[in-house]
Amino acid sequence: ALQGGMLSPTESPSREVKDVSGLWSFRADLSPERNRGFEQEWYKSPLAETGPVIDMPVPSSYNDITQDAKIRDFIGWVWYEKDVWVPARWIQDRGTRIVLRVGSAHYYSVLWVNGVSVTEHVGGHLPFEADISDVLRQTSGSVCRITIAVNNTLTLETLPPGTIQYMNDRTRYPAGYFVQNTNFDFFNYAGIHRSVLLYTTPKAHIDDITVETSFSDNIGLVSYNVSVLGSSKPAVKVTLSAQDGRCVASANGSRGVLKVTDVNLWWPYLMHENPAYLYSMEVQATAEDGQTDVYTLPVGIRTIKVTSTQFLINNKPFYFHGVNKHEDADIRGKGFDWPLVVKDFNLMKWMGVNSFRTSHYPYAEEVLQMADRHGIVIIDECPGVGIKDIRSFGNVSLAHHLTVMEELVRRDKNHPSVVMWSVANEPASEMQPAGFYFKALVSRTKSLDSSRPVTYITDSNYARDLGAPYVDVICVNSYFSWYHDPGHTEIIDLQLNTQFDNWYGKYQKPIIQSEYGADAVPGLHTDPPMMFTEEYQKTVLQNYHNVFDQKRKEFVIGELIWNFADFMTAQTITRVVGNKKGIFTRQRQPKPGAFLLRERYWRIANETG
Ligand code: BDP
Repeated sequence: ALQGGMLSPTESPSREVKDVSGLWSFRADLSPERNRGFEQEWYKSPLAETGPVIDMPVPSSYNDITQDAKIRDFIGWVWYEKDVWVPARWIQDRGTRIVLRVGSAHYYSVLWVNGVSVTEHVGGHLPFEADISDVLRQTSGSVCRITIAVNNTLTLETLPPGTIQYMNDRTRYPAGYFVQNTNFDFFNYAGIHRSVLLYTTPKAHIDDITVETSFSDNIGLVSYNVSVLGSSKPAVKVTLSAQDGRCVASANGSRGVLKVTDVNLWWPYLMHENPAYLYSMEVQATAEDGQTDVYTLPVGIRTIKVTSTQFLINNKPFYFHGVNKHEDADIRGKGFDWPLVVKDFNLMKWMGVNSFRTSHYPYAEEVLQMADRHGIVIIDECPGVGIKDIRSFGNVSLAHHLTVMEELVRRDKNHPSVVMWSVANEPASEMQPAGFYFKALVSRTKSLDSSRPVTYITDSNYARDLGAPYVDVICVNSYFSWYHDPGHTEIIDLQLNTQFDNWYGKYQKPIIQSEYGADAVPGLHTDPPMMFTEEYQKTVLQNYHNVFDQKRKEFVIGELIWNFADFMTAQTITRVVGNKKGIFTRQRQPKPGAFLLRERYWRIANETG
């Protein structure tokens, strides 16, 4: 069970943050059983004393950093270590709580401080943390040796699931040979993917804040709930300020409703001349001993509603014209990188993208914060990709999936940019247990957050999909003239029309084309177009767009191209150094498809505006 909140660490008069990312020592456990590190207790002494170490940047995937294919393709435990200095005043002031937080590490992590185990975490895309105040005060002085062991093995019960296959034919494979199989194509990058932080709070501290917003006429309503730990009777004060610093509402008490007159709503950009308006909510909690903890949360006031044909933001129809992304780039893999994040936002705004899906896992919090500030709308997806094996619909898998949704909602619930949860991508939703599984998942997600619609992305047959009855919006992926009828773009019109009419006819729910696209190897050209050329990608897009334009007047509420940029995949015979369905290359240079979408998205924005 989850305990406590997951507020994004920020500084305030009562809180300090120390980023301990940078160069760490690293070793992959290459022993046949992959278990030498635990047997020899590598966490007990400096890592360099138990064997050779190499430099490893954090945050980054480790896979593409070295010239060693064994490290690129490594499956099992890797060990990271760094010595950091903790300010003496943190240690001396017993009223200071010191927390160690990892933004994400893929997939399973164990954390030690000065040789003492402080926490473990299952799941590769969400933050975890540990209160290390006592450990630091009990162990040596101010030096703090952080050791993190990370294992990227995927099993039927992880999210995403995978299987380890042992190759037992001794005439073809050496003893102990195994491979990692998955049901998704992106490369299973691993390591510490987001920042590692030390931060402080007072002992009695604000543990979590939840806001839900609405409005009526020109009055904005912010209902808030603050939980404080370490004090039985904290005095809580909440102040909401406008962008010019003016206080617009305040209240006392750990829960309540703030009323904002002449409210500035949070609007997606392109939809309003003053988009992405963020208030700032300062929460102060004062404990019995007089110590005050301060936390400031950006708050966007907006509403979301879904009808049988529309997606409404602030009661106005919203059409998703956007992209699917990946956290993926040269060298750093899935490691967080500010230049990449800012470049991607600039490209999205250049193109007139008003929305994206965090395919196929939760992205870094900094990405959501950017989207809040820029007015770009997000479908927030959990790592439930590739649930294809019937054994991954079992109780253990479902329990973990529910936990991941809890962690995701807990982290992302306050972002105005997040307008819908996606609980999975392309599961085998026609398998018998899928009905129970998705009913449970969707209803749990709704009980965690009643303010947002819930969906999952399907590529199964409309007549046999067992989860669709439970979602608010139908999200469909299809690859006509690519995986089906390769080369035949002339069939798109008929097949896509049929797809939409079938789904709408059965469910009367609005539909998003959540993926469509074609690979284009940059520099390959033919006319008439052939698969894998830039011209073919463009033709597929145009054929899809013709149908979208007919259906968007009815019940189609969005289109998300697969994919924003080329990305790395496992090596297979269908991938030429990665998936090339990007409209940008992996280096973020446009293919012709990007110019086509740019024209289209700006035209739609001007029409729907
Ligand atoms: C879809 C998946 C996506 C893949 C894409 C493709 O949802 O993750 O990358 O196909 O094959 O089925 O390009």
